[in-house]
Amino acid sequence: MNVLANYPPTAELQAIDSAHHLHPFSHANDLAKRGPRVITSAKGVWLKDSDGNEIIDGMAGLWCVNIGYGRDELADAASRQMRELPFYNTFFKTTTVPALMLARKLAELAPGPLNHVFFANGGSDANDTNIRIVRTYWAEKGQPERSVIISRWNGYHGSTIGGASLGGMKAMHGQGGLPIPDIAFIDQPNWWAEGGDMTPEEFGLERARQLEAKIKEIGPDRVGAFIAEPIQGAGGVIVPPDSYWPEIQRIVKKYGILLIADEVICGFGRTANWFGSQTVGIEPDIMTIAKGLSSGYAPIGASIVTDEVSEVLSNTEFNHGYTYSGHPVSCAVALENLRILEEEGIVDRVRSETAPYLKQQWEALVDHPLIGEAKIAGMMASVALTPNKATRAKFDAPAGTAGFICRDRCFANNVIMRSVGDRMIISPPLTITKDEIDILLSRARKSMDEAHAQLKADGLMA
Ligand code: PXG
Repeated sequence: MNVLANYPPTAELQAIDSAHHLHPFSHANDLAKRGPRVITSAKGVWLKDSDGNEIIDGMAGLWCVNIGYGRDELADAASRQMRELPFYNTFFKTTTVPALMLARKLAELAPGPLNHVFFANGGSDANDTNIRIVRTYWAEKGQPERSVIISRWNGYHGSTIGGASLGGMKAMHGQGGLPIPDIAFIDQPNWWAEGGDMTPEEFGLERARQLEAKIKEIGPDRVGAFIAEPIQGAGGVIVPPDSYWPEIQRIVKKYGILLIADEVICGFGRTANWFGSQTVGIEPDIMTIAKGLSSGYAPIGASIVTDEVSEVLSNTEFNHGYTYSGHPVSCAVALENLRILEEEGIVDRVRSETAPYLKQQWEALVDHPLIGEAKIAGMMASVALTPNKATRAKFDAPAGTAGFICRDRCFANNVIMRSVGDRMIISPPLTITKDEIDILLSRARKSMDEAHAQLKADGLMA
């Protein structure tokens, strides 16, 4: 019997889940008390759960369903490819048509000399690949001591040992003895939380110059690369001051270190350009991509490297790869996703119509008594919750208390928004319409009103 064809009611599904399914980034006993929401189907920007509720998805799944749910073309592409060739490897002097076609398409879309693609299963393992690429690159250039990669506190680069080591999430480092050796950190350009009395522009420069100070501290002959998200996603949609990225670009050029742009969230239209690097004006040597590459319809990630990096790597056997590197079904799905993004002009429409519309409404949220700053870049946005916007005060409660209250109200109002500490964030499908933006914002506002009332009742704000 096909257990998916005729499944039991919600309570029973939740009991099975609690008994057998371990969830990512979850406290299992807490989750079991209320039981997870069971999502059963989706169309466009709308999710349906096992109780029949219709929920507007302000997070595009997990920052990935860029073209929206329910596109038959992708299902057909997967089905066709599974029938034709469900799997073959790319290890031993073989290739497949979907893998080579996707590599060429990515070379065409990625800016400048980023023309060579190494496939992974998602963003985390693509970043593991990047660690191997950087260290192999410098070894091949006769400078194997350049093994240090500098990253940023509160950056997110995945959950494998390598990805979590590159990431600057202290809670992740705290479990399992991370980071691995030769990863160093500088502070993030989060003006709202850490800017003190500086203007945003002064602060952006100060944070960028920490990179130069760190390179000098470690020794320029020891540093191989700097990795960062053009705009931090999981860290709370932190849009850096305009002064930040030009200074970073100057510093990496001056010391000849490789720049890795982690585009897992920013890529494929999220910031209203094809890549976040174009939005912030940088020229990376390596890009990490995943998520929007297939709009989440099939797992796939990749590293894209420049002609120069590829040339150096090509002098040796690169002892690295995954069974599913260049998986033909994922590549076929990604190709179809990119065709739709391009042919339907989705990125252009975001840039000219829907992102400006969302920006206008999102920035108006600063009028709300609970909201301090509202930041947005294309279709990713955040607000800071605060008891006092004039002083940029934190709540007199553990970080995340207010965020959780607000997220729970969103949940109850059938809108998916994430909380990161005491920031609320959105990252909707790029296909969201103006009418749907109105619904998203009105539900968000209602949830913020309710959270505000509760925070006042709890004595956490005046
Ligand atoms: N880099 C970045 C910038 C990411 O956002 C990864 C790498 C890892 O990708 P994979 O495909 O291995 O998960 C990510 C993933 C959240 C959240 O709660 C964000 C991510 C993953 C899970 C949760 O915001 N980003």
